[in-house]
Amino acid sequence: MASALPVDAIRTLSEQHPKPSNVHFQYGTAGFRTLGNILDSVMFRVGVLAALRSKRLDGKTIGVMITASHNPEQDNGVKLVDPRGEMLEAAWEVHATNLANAATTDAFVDALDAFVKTAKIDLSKPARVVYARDTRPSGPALIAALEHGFKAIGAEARNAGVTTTPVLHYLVKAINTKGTKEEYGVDSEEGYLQKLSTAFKKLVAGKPAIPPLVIDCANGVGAIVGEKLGAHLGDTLKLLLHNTAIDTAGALNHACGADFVKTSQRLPPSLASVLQPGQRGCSLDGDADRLIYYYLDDRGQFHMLDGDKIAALVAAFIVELTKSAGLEGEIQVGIVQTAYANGGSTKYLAERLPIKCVSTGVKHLHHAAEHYDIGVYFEANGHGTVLFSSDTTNKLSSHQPSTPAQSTALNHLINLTQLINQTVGDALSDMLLIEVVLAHKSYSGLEWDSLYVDLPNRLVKVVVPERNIFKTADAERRLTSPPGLQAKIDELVHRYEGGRSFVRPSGTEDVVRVYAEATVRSQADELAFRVAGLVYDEVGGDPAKRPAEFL
Ligand code: 16G
Ligand code: MG
Repeated sequence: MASALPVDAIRTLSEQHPKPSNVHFQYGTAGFRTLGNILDSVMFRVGVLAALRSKRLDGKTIGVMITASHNPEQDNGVKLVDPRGEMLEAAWEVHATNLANAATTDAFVDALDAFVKTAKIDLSKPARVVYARDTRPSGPALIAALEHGFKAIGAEARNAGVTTTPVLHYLVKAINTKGTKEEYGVDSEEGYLQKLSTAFKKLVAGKPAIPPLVIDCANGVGAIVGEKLGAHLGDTLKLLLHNTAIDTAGALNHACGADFVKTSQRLPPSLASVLQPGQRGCSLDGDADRLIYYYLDDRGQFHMLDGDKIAALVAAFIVELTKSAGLEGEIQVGIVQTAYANGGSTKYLAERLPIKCVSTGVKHLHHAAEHYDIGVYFEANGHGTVLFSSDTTNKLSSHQPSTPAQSTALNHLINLTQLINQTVGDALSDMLLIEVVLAHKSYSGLEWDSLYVDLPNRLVKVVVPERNIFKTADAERRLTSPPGLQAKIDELVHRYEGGRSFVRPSGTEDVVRVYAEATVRSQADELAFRVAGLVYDEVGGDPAKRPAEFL
């Protein structure tokens, strides 16, 4: 190796960011995520790690995002973004966890040394990173710790300021493809907004005026980027931004945002006097990478259009366009879902398209979607996007349409590749995509909702002492451990019409999640609670404290 670790600089700065002794950190599905005020040492070390990742990949730019998404305001977190804008390679999650848990500066330096050797990192390579944060109050201090990490190892670091998670992913890809034939776009937030809004305007040109859209920004960073996007869109689509109180303590994700809507299956109370019957509304989460739509019917009844409904709407539209462009049989559109996808949506989609079920977490969905020519992936919680393979992109640019109608459809498809953030799920990009489809189909929320009927469902969490004893198989649809529990669940499920239920350990909280659905609302609830009861008893929960609804 041409050069060595700058051990002195690392030591000196590391001493300013000691690891709290009583905490174990874990790089999970969403990176490191916990209370913001205990993350200082993690940030410093992630700064060093990001630089090493860049060196390992020959100086490609690595992204670092400081956010805790839809979690409460006191939480924060950090995740790394690989050069093509995708999640950090899974093998490095373990290295991140190891480095974060080294007890002292000495232990950290030793762990780094060992890691550099085993991972064969050439330290003479440049290290380049780009980083951003959301609006959380703990953000600035954590950024300072991260910057110390960059400084310690001598990384070339670019601060992208306060922006959404999907913008950071976009930036990483844009920077790494600059000047190549895969150039993804201008590498700035402004470049991102230009790219999306230009494609959107082309896609809705000639369509009837689109009525304004109500957006719940979760009092997070989506409010900032949403406002800039609104300025770019002008009259093409008026964005009515609500829950934009980014400076009000405690407001972030509180009784608003995509996660609130999806979990409580109701309208944020703050929109009660805002959203009119028939009007379209949507909620972003705290870092604007999840999106849930909804509307009120004539009777003022709330209807939710979640990630499954988004997948159905978007996939059907793309299939139609490929047919109209004369590319039927040449480009295969496929769907990726998780076990949380509503049974109604799985049935609807499976009758029309190839479909795959994978484990929870964006990295699993994203990778599975890459196997299709056009892969549509959405989690029910509203995180998802559409991926066009490079073969498909080439096919679209070289295809010779034989009629004007084919040419129009082909152009729409090409513009969609520009509109969609293909690096990761992006609430703002997905929102524009949905607006395009609704405009093309002349759909209101009601018509979109009628594509299929959701089965009533219920999500329950059970607090357990040790969630890792729960092990799953078959894309998390079955438990393999603790032994015997799955058989008991099966026995219960059979007694419910249209019953389905599964149990999995959360990747982000110390709980086990129970999902159940059935043909009738009361049955879905009862099944969920009874399965939760089985889990509770299995882990030796105190019978005296057993929640009453766990029957
Ligand atoms: C994280 C995942 C999300 C998943 C959720 C499940 C990413 C970027 N995010 O937020 O995809 O749905 O975790 O949480 O992968 P759970 O494991 O606690 O149920
Ligand atoms: Mg999020």
